[in-house]
Amino acid sequence: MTKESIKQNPQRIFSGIQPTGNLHLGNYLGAIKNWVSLQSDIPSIFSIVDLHAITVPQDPAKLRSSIHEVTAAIIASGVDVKNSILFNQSSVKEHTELAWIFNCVCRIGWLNRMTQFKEKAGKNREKATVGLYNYPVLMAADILLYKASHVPVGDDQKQHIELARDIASAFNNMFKNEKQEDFFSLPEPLILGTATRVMSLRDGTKKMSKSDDSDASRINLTDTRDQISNKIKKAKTDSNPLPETLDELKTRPEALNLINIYAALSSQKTSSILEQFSGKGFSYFKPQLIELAVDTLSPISSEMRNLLKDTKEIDKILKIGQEKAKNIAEPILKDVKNLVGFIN
Ligand code: AQP
Repeated sequence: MTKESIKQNPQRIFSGIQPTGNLHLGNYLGAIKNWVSLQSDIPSIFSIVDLHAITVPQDPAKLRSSIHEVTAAIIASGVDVKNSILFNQSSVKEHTELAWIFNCVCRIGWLNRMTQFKEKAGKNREKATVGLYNYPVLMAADILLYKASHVPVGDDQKQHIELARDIASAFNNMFKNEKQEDFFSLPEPLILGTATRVMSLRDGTKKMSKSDDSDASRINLTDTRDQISNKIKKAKTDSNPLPETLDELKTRPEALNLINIYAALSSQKTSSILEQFSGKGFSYFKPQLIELAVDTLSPISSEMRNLLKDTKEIDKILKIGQEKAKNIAEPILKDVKNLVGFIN
């Protein structure tokens, strides 16, 4: 699925981001940058998914400030809240209502296959919350509550979108209207750009993540010029010059990651960047990557700081988003409840 094909048949996108800490370059390149470029071609709904955040323990005061920070980061990155809908998930109660109905559609076997739960629960599986296990069902409700046709996400969320499709199909088979039509069409993942999975700066085989213990593993959207520069300087690499071919690059995960980041930040193809830097060492490449990262992220972090001076204004923006989201969600949930056989 390309941006061009969406332009020809625009429907609606939904995507969310968790307020679980500082947003990082992976969230920006894998999700938000694509939201910004899609929003003028297709009606867009973006959510700060606070209900997902509490699937792991959160400090209430920190959660509240994270919701403000993530909202500010999304707006500072270029999401236009006049034309797109931006709201926090818990303010639209229809998400949890639909999630319950989907709990009674989704099969345990389907959830048992979800790799993200296995990674996040780790060895402490018995102590993980039911919410962490159930997370993909809520995510299916987030998407289908708005009958979204496309979901722009990073590569790590592909399996969850497949589950949303399975839930939609199962619901369609279980509940038919008089005309025997499918109620939901199946949402498509939109995994765009060259940085669909930005990797840790300390380990090119691990995803860059908010919850990594090492702050040096990620570039936060709030990092200063010096922090960005130090993190890229210290990013793990090898001592060989950059190769000529993509096949060779693919055998060097840390080098591939940095080249992909450069390509995504400059909106170019990985192959063109490799052509530009092949034969050069990291001492030549890294300073240029630092310049590009600082030039891209500095305006975002300075606008974020500006927006965060007035959190009441952020609350107002979220409130407007909540109302717009509810206007779409309420009638869809009402139809779902009718199909299920509830009286409402
Ligand atoms: N490393 C990444 N590369 C590309 N895309 C990424 N995304 C996350 N990490 C990367 C995309 O960002 C969007 C929002 O993700 P999220 O914050 O809701 O959850 P996550 O995927 O669990 O992100 P983190 O940073 O790893 O958070 P924690 O540490 O809290 O679990 C999604 O579209 C995701 O694909």
